[in-house]
Amino acid sequence: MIRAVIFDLDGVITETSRQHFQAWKAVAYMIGVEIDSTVNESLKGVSREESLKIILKYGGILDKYSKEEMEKLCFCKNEYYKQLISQFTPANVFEGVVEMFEYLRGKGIKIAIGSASHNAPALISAMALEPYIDYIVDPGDVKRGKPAPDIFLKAASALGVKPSECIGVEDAVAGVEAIKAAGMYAIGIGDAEVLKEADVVFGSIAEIDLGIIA
Ligand code: B16
Ligand code: MG
Repeated sequence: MIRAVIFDLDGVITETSRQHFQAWKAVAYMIGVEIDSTVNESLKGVSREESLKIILKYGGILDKYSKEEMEKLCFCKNEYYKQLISQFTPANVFEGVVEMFEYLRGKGIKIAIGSASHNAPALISAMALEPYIDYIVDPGDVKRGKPAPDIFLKAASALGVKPSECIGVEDAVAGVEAIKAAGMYAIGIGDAEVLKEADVVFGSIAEIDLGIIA
C-alpha cells in the first residue's frame, strides 16, 4: 500500500535549472571557465558544492581553489540564484502538479519534497504549495546527496512510513538511482532511454497515470 509520495523539486514540480545555469555561468565566467548546456546537464540534482567541483574540474582548475575560496564561490552563486528565483509565483508550477497533490490528499497519501536544494522551502512558499506539503527534507540533515538514498530515506522516516510504502518522483539519473537505493518505487519524469532505472517513466508530471499510485 502506498502511503507517501516524495517529489524532487527542480525538473519535477518546477523548472529552476535555467536559473541555476545562469548563476553558475556568471560565477564560472568570473574564474575564467566557460560552461555550456552539456555541463549544465551534469549539474542537475547535484548539490551546490559538488556542482562547483564539476565546474572547476571541467576548467582544469580544481586543485587551485581552497575550501574557503570554494565556499565564497558557492555563496556568490547562491546570492545570484536567489535573486533570479525571487520572481517565482504559482505560475511557475508545472501543469498537473496541483491536481496531483489534490488527488493524493484526497486519498490520504502524504506528500514530501526530497530535493538537493537548500532553497526548496523558499520556492515551495513562493509557489503557494505549502498547504499540500507534509515534509520538506533539509539536505543539510543528511550525510550523502543523491545518488545515495539518504534524502528519500529521511523523508520516509520523518513521515513515519516504510520505504516500501513510498513512491519517489525524479527527473535526474542520480535521483532515480537514489529512489531505487532507498527501496522505493521510482517514477521518472523525462526520457525513458535516459532514466533506465526507473520503474516507469512519463514525459511530464501531467502525464502520470494516477491509477499506478492508488
Ligand atoms: P541549491 P533538485 C537540485 O535540485 C538542482 O537540480 C541542482 O542543480 C542544484 O545544484 C541542487 O538542487 C542544490 O540547489 O544550490 O539551491 O541548494 O533537482 O534536487 O530539486
Ligand atoms: Mg531534479
